[in-house]
Amino acid sequence: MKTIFGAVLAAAVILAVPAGASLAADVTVGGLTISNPWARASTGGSRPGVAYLTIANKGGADSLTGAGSPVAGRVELHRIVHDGDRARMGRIGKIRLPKGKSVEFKPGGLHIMLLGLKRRLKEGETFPLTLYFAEAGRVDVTVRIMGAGAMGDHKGHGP
Ligand SMILES: [Cu+2]
Repeated sequence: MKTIFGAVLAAAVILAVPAGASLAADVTVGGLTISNPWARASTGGSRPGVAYLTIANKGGADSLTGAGSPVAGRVELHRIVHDGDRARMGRIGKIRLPKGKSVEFKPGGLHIMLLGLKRRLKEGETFPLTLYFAEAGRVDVTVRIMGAGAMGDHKGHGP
């Protein structure tokens, strides 16, 4: 019994290493590689959170159709639309991922909006985000929380 327990414990320790090490690592599923998922620390109140990442597609054409996370009531895919001098955000149902291309979510462009935050996003912590692809299916990534002012601003992006 002791031996079995020891073996189980050893397996758990071995499993824990890659899980911890993969926090900042890229996630590759088929031809898709999701890299550098990050979010801004939340400033409190009812302001939504925002997350960014890059998706490189070396396989067949696919599209990102949605996302979800236990830290938010609802997760939406958004883009910034320039309307004359004004920039406003718009929700997109799906984002096409052409074969051989990279799609970058970044401040001032495509972003993942975390509405109805259930907990504060604290700098230095991480949270899980699930991406839903038309072809690749469901892919889980770990988002690293950066400073509240990291790389630009997200003003005007209310729910
Ligand atoms: Cu937005």
